This record gives sequence, structure tokens and C-alpha cells, in this order.
Amino acid sequence: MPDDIFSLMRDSIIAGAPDTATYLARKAIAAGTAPLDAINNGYVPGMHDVGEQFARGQMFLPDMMASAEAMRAAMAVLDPELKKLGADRPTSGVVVLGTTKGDIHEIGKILVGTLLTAHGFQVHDLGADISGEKFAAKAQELSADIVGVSALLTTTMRNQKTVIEALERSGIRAQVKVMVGGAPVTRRWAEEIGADGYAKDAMSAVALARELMNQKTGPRTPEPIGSGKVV
Ligand code: HCB
Repeated sequence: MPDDIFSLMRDSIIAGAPDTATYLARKAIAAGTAPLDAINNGYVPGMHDVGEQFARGQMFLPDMMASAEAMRAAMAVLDPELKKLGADRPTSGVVVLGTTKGDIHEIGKILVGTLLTAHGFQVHDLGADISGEKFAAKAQELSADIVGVSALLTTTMRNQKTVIEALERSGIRAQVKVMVGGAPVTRRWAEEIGADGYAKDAMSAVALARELMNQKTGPRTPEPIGSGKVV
């Protein structure tokens, strides 16, 4: 039963059990479960639970690291499946993605990159702990359409603004749309720092990226399936 497998997935993250997480991901795919359902209904709730337990002092850093490892193991199975999606092709564009300076959280950002790729965007993932200058330099080099900035800490959220400032300094802010996200980020924060959009999760990020592309260029003919790639 899907509900049972979702709760086992959640438990595998809480237990920090990569082998179980891998096994369940393979089992779900073999049974025809949509990879995004496994992520959203199984593994991500596990991560949220871990975060809550950490905040209550019931889990510690090594536990959180083990959970992240289990999440990565599940994603290693689900990522290729997600990239096979693409029945509904969007307007494509070039996206530079990264996590802000001082922040090493990257699971959510990787998921955003995977789904954007699956929907025809060319994604360049800079990784985590990235300065505003690096975002701006890569956006300039690739003539990026969108820069996606992730932040998971209240202390590193403000660095999303430094990315926007770096884009302004390099003279390309008018050509690049900026979308922000991450657990502590809100729409209001996005407005406050002058970002062009906020997405609460990876599917919303795809919808937002499409909308931002429409704002930039107007609706385009969908690209052929398989045109997106992670660079
Ligand atoms: Co970390 N950590 N952590 N952590 N961590 C959080 C984020 C806390 C909320 C946990 C808590 O206290 N409740 C907390 C932050 C508190 C705060 O600032 N308010 C916290 C803390 C405190 C810390 C350390 C400071 C702990 C310490 O050292 N004492 C430390 C910070 C290190 C640093 O960055 N300098 C730390 C370290 C870690 C790791 C390394 C153990 C591990 C990260 C591993 C990795 O990513 N490589 C980790 C983890 C796993 C978490 C939690 C448990 C899960 C994060 C996650 O992967 N979520 C997190 C608790 C939580 O968030 N509830 C906890 C799942 C993904 C799918 O969701 O929100 O990241 P997401 O992404 C979504 C969404 O936001 C959106 O789409 C994604 C996909 O749906 N999105 C975007 C994200 N980016 C976007 C960009 C866009 O343009 C658009 C949409």
C-alpha cells in the first residue's frame, strides 16, 4: 500500500538509514509510484520531522547528517526517474542555481535543479556556500535567464540580497530574473529584497521559472523532450 511505503520512507530518513531509503525508492519505482510522490509524501516529511526533533534537542548534528545521507541515497535512485519526466514541455531557459554564502544545505536546491532540468531548463548548479560574485560571474558567463538562490538558515537568508546586489554591480540585473527559496524564506522576504519571485517547493519553482521566462520573452513553443541538461 502506498501509504505504508511512504511512512517507511519517512522512517528511513528519521533513522538515517541509506540502505533502507535506497531499497524503498527502488521498490516504489518498480511498483509504479511517481518519483515526486515518493519525495513529497515519504522522504521530505522525514526531513521535516528530523528538523523538528533537532530544534527540540531530541536529535543532534550527527543524526541530521545521517538523515541527509539517507535522503541523498534515495535521491540517487529517484533523480534519474525525475529526469525522465517531461510529457509537458515548458518554455526552456538557462538557470544558475546555488545556495548562499555560509550555507551548506543543498538537498532542496538539488531537487529544484532536477525538476527544472526535467522540465526542459538548462541548469548550472554552482553548489553550496556560494558568494554573490560567483553567482553574478556565472550568470554573466552563461547569459543566464534566471538565478535561483537557496538559503536554509535565518543567518544566511540575507545573503540572497547580496546576490541581487552583485548582479546589480555587474550590470546584468535587468537581464536576469531572481527566484529565491529555502525553508525560512517567504514571499514577503522575496519582495523585501527585490527578488522577482519566491517558490515554496521544487514544483512551484518550475511553475515560477516558467512564469519568469514568460515575463522575459513571452510564451515560446515548447522545446522537444530531452532538451534540458544539467551542466
Ligand atoms: Co541543518 N538546519 N544545519 N543541516 N537542517 C535546518 C535547516 C534547521 C531548520 C533545523 C532546525 O533547527 N529546526 C536549522 C536552521 C535554523 C534556522 O536558521 N532558523 C538548521 C541548522 C541550525 C543547522 C546547523 C547550523 C547545525 C549546527 O551546525 N549546529 C548546520 C549549518 C551548517 C551551515 O550551513 N553552515 C546545519 C547542517 C545540516 C546538515 C549538514 C547536517 C544537513 C544538510 C545536508 C546537505 O544539504 N548537504 C542539514 C539538514 C538536512 C537540515 C534539515 C533537517 C533538512 C533540510 C532539507 O534538506 N530539507 C533542516 C530542517 C528543515 O528544513 N525543516 C535543518 C528537505 C528539502 C527538500 O527542503 O526546504 O531544503 P528545502 O528545499 C525545498 C524548498 O525550500 C524549495 O524547494 C525545495 C524542494 O522542494 N527551495 C527553493 C529551496 N531552495 C530553493 C531555491 C529556489 O530558487 C526556489 C525554491
